[in-house]
Amino acid sequence: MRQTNGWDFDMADHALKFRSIWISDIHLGTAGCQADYLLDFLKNTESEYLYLVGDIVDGWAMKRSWYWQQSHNDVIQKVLRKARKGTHVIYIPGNHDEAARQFLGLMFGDIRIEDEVIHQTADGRKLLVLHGDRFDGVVQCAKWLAIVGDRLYGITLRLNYWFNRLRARMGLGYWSLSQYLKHKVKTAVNFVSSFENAVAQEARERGLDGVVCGHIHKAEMREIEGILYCNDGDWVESLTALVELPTGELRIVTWQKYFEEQSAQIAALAMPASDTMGLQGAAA
Ligand SMILES: [Mn+2]
Repeated sequence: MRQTNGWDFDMADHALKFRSIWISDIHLGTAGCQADYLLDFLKNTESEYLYLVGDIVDGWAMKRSWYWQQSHNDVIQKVLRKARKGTHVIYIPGNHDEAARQFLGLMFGDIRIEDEVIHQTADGRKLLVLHGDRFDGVVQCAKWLAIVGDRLYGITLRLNYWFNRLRARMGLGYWSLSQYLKHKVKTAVNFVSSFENAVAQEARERGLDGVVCGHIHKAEMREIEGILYCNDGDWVESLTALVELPTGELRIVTWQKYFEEQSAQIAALAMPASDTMGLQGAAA
């Protein structure tokens, strides 16, 4: 795909063109970061505006242990190149890359660093763009429970059975572990909706039409009492971005799904037509 004469075919016509793209929670510097998928996304898309909505590099994780791959460099190079070629790249640091917050209001190469910005869509709506961690104080909870809660629940029920057999043997009364965790999970689910409400409320108070954030790793686009709440998801598990079409319409793109669809299409093209196969089968 790449030629040596300096021409970059990434910008060829096959790229999906958007007015704006929002991505966040990439967590470069961790093993969980799906840099290859992100690289593929960045190669196959272009936009006038590219918003990096926080937790791009995971400084916390890198303090614990150093994990850096070539693909992580490639992501950064790719973003820098887009900025050089005229994409307006705005970087809004999150809590995991809070070190970058000391550079708010400055330019880093062609990239502008801001704490929050207001984006105006092609159809005139004003959206507040921020990472979202500042609402953690308002909304207290164990977030991880929301993510692992479902999977854990089945295990918990079985664990609960053995746990209480042990308690009974020790002469202790029944204590429902599953009940306890269920309560915790419910709190976690409440956390997500409280977070969404708090962020939407912020946009409402400022008289804006909507908000775009990240932070909770849960892509979403819905109206909350007249305010458009958008969360661009993450590149650790869901592989999602929020995009604005030239008309101003917003959409959530799940890149893994797109990637799989493309592969399926290519595979289908490479395969002989099924009716021919059927005829051959019938003749045999
Ligand atoms: Mn965050």
